[in-house]
Amino acid sequence: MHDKFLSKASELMPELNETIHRPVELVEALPDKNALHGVKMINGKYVENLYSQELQNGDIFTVDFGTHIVGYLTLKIKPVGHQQDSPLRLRLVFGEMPCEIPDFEYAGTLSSTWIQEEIVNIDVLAEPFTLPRRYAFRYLKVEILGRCTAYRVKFEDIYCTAVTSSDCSSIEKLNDDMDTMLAKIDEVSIRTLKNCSQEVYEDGPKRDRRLWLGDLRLQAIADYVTFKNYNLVKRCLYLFAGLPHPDGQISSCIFHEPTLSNDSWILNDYSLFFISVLYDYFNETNDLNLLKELWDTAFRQAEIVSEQIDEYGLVKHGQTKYFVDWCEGLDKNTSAQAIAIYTFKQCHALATALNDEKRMSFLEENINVLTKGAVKHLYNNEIGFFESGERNQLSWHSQIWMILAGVFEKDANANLLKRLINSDIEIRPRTPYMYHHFIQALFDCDMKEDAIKYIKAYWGKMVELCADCFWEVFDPDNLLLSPYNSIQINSYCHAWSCTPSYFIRKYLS
Ligand code: RAM
Repeated sequence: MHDKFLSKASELMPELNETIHRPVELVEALPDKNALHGVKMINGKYVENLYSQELQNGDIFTVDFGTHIVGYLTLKIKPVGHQQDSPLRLRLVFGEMPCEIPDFEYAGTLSSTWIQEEIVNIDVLAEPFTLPRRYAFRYLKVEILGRCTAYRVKFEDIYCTAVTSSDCSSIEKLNDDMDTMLAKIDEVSIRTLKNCSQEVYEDGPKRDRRLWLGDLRLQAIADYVTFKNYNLVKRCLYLFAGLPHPDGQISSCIFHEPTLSNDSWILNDYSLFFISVLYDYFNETNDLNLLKELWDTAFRQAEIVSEQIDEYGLVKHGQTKYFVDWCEGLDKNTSAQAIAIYTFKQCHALATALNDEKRMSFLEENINVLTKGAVKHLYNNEIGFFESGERNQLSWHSQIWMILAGVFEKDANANLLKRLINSDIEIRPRTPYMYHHFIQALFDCDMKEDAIKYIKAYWGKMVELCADCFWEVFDPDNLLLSPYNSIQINSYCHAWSCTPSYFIRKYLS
């Protein structure tokens, strides 16, 4: 634990901006096999109708706040017909998506306690009742529990105090002639980033509410072209640097609550991305002091992976210690190799900025060894693709990461990408996280029109499916996909999905 970094992180603790949101409509979640996830929200009456009704045990209603919000719920309720002679008991169900509202059997692999559901007892109705926990939601179902309660109730007000550390006033307007779909995608991306930006960049405000390095890397670049929340990026870099593992390796994620600590789960790609976040931050701000402070930490990540290169110039443990994507059956070895090359090159650029010659030549040597290893042992000249693992698996992931790593020159990369797009390789990106890398590869190869086409086909499809924020997992061919075996536990406002704003504002405005 490095206290000096942690105390700097705590000095950068952001203030949260608050806004009040009220429900806009009464709705009902009904089963419909043609609707997304099999549940359709039927628009109902004005919320004012609710406020004039007297409700009693057994009554249920659902309200729609009109958009995704993250915050604290307050209820103002008064007893009618009789004094409040007993507690009021409510069941509250919060949903980012319609599929979370109807009762369901949970069959997921993550803790069911992530499901946003409460039973609350209100002893004194005279005061507004604010729930102590924070929720991420658009829909709220309220069920009046109990039996034989002597009084009925009237809801007088329902509101959510939404919180974020993003400052919305700093966002520049897009050009007036921006394509309508891209403008809508930008709006949803910005909301996604805003709702994930809290005391740290959370991966998802519903789940895991944690700072993951892979997510931070993408949030940061999207933030530079929108909110410009540089201090939050800096704070998160200090948090990671302050909580390394004993050998200096950076953790894949940080819990900032309930106690500040790191996760024992090591993912080499995420550790290496510490270099990328610092590299992007330095390019954006020219903050040489921060670079100097965090340089040893960043370099250590490359050094650790360099110790794992075998005699063929290949990264070992590629299958076990890398995340790459939530994609079943994916062989990650070749992606791991490419991620090492990609981040070592960024590390080399940082060493150059610092004039650290010793580390420059160390990195140069490693980049050469890894690049030669990749071309010699992983690239299959006959078929024109990179293969991965003992079974020579072909995947989109391997090609995309090798393009990003710049193993070949630009023209050869563009040809590889075109071959990939026209191929029938079935192992494809399954998350907006991996899709981001595909789009980046298209821009890197100057294939701007294709990039626009795929941004619209992927994030635009979520918009067509009424996404208020972009989702953790999305496969247009399998809308029920969940890495955790439950569509209800998927996160529907997820950090790593917010990068269309980065592409639109960096390359298209
Ligand atoms: C999940 C989250 C998070 C991601 C990790 C690897 O728990 O989706 O965003 O970075 O996996």
